[in-house]
Amino acid sequence: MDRSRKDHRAVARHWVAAFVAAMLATAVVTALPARGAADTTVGGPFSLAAPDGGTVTEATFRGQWLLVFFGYTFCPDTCPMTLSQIAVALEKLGPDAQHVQPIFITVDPERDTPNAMGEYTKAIDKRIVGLSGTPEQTAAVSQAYGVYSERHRTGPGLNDYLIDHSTYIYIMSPDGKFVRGMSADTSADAIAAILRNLMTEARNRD
Ligand SMILES: [Cu+2]
Repeated sequence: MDRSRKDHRAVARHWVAAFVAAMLATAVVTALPARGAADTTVGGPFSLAAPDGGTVTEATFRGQWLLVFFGYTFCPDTCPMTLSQIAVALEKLGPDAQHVQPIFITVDPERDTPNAMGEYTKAIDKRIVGLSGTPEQTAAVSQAYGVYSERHRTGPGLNDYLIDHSTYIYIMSPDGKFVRGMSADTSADAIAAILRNLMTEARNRD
């Protein structure tokens, strides 16, 4: 691990800690975003690398409500902010959070090794699982979810680049079906409320 990555991590961790504290202290009321089109095909089978090096597929998470978010650990803003909101939403859900599995999938597999993803998500919330894979594997899952990403050079060095990426949070049902998307700026309160409603609806159906 080079020094710039360490510095970056330290800054991200500090920022995230401050953000989570602020969010927990503030009740933010936000209108719930509209439900996504029901016939949209999003998701599907995937194979990715877990932080421990093991293989993870969509079947690994069956039975859990999934929050699927794509990004990368060098992201200066949207990714740490969104993952922090998800962490706060888990707090707000209390015991219901045990039925929710957030996963963070990299769009930058060259820099985001499985271990780097694990360290990054652990620093924000241990319940968030960071996933990497080969460039082919991450490209395939990005495509399955309709995720856009594009590199932009920021300097002459090999690692001098940022990645523009789409920032939808996807909710998948316990049987693996796409339920709805949320924009990345959805508040923690709204994320928690949406999940709580979905769980209540599902319980009432059973
Ligand atoms: Cu990002």
